Amino acid sequence: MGEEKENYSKLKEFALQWGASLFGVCEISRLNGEFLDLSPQVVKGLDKGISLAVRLSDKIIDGIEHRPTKLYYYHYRQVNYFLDRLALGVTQFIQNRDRHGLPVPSSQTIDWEKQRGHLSHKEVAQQAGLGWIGRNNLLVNPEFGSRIRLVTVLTDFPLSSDKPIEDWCGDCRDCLGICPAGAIKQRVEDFNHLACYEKLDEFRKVCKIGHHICGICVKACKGGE
Ligand code: B12
Repeated sequence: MGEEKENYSKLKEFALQWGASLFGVCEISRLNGEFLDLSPQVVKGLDKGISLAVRLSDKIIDGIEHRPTKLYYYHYRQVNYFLDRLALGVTQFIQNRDRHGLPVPSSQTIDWEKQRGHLSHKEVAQQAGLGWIGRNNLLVNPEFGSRIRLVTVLTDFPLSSDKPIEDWCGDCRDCLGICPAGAIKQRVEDFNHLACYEKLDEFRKVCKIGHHICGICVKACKGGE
């Protein structure tokens, strides 16, 4: 086995043991989205993106009816902490082998006006073969649907790369019509980001929760069962 493949399988095994549900690697050169708050000097040479996903609790997601629950809010925060720790663990694994790892925060907004994070975890996950960007504008994995959260580690560790999945939502329209903001359309390109944000802002105030969350489109998408 070549060095890249051997590193890939050892790191994947490590991440799964730590609690990752999905693991994949992509070439950074394949990304269209730009990086924010990451200086070119810092990311220079980090040519691979490791995408990690953690499954959400089905019971908690199933409990969401018309608005986010307090249980979902708590779960959302814990899964974010868990993802950040997982990304840190992967970074330690890499640094212990004299290479670099940069864990990108799981859920941090850097530019509130444009509503952007450091990079798009969804795009990295899509390129790393974890799933596709569905009609609901979320990363859809064939097994878990959108009931996952994501994190990315940028690295120069020699790793083989995955390929994107050649599949899409097809005729499934489980997410159409359920969005309380009416943001989900037939085509993902028409997703109404502003309507989604305004509804999440309303939930934040009405439900007295400190984050912009909802969970209804996450619940609707169970993948290709
Ligand atoms: C800011 C933010 C928001 C903003 C919206 C920002 C926006 N306009 O996208 C608000 C607060 C409204 C929001 C809402 C939600 N969010 Co949010 N959010 C983020 C955050 C922190 C940054 C996103 C960002 O930078 N967007 C900027 C744009 C440019 O990037 P993008 O939307 O990801 O789009 C790229 C790809 O989708 C791709 N693309 C777009 N269309 C297509 C089509 C095809 C065919 C292909 C191949 C690619 C492609 O190109 C784009 C550019 O690179 C990310 C974490 C992160 N760093 O990624 C979480 C994140 C996207 N959110 C997430 C979630 C779950 C939600 C909510 C469900 C709320 C909740 N938790 O209950 C809703 C989702 C609504 C929906 N259906 O989209 C998850 C998504 C997980 C998943 N399974 O996909 C993320 C990844 C957090 C995480 N760590 O898991 N969010």
